Amino acid sequence: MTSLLVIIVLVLLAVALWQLTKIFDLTQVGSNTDNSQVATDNDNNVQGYLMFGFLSFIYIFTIYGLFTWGNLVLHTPASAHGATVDNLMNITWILIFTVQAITQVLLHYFAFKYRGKKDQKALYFADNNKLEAIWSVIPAIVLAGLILYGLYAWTNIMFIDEDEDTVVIELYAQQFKWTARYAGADKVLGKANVRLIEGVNSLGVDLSDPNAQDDFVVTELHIPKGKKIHFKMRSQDVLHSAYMPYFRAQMNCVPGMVTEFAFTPIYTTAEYQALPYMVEKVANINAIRAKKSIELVANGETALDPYTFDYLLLCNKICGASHYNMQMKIIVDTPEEYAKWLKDKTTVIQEVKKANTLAPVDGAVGVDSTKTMDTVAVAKVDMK
Ligand SMILES: [Cu+2]
Repeated sequence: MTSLLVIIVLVLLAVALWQLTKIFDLTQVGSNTDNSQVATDNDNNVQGYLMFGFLSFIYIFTIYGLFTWGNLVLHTPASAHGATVDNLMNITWILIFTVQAITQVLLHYFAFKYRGKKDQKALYFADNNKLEAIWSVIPAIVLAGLILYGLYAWTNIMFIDEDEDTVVIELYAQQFKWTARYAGADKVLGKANVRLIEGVNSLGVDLSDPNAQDDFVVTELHIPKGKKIHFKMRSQDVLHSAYMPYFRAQMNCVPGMVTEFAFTPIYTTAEYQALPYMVEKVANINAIRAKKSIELVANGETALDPYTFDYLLLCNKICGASHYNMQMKIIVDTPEEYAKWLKDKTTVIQEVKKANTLAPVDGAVGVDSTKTMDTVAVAKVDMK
């Protein structure tokens, strides 16, 4: 309500000012001020110099922005291919900045140089082939180079050697959460279909598929350092995008198809938390939080928790109302920690059995081949 009143008052003030200037104009009738709508030399000079004013403004603001917010961009990449992505990005920035610096100076300088002058007529010429060739060929060569380098980097990053020993993980996106399914010891994900979603089998895993026998589902992603992680993405409902900024990885999750991305983490969570730049960043965030907490406590509210850095999997497609909160924690372990974490994971089949309180599961599924076949039989019963 208050803001509406403020807006009304501002509008009325503007109308009053406009009327005042009209009255002021009327009182000038008969004096020799120039009321002509045609620009004079003086007007043109003012506009010409304002061009330089605007030019300085964009440069000063760019430099100011670089110094003030330049430290907020992503720092050290945490994946093996990350440096290639950063390199491509930096080359693109340098090119954009150079071209922008040159063209903006020329644009504003010529606007000043050829500003209107009394009795001066503009020269008309239809075309200049040499000039057009220069400004077409140079950008074409530069852009072709940039695109070729980009394509080369992209194919290198996206290449997955089928024979390579990888950790296969499915990232399942839905409004508004992520779930991860590990392929287990056989390194092959069992088939899944949205029509098979039922009860605890929230990803619609085909329980009768032999490859699904050792698949297990988690809501916190653990990956080992130094090993290639092969992600296969699916979506249940709308377009989502799996975004892991510190690993320089992003891939759309499209309903009805499986998309892929693979990368090798090169810092464990603990190692990344200990990087000097990250220590400083976390200290800064916590200083801001501590300050805010004093304010909150004074108002009788609870203080903020201190922040610790963690890798996150975020959704980078606006997929609905709670899109902003669609995230999953990623923990990069040392290979030993990872092996320890892998132990005693409950498989999807075990979960389903437990939920159905059918025959109790004896021993780990998928380790012993006879037991696997039993489970397949039970799973088939479950499906009916
Ligand atoms: Cu989403």
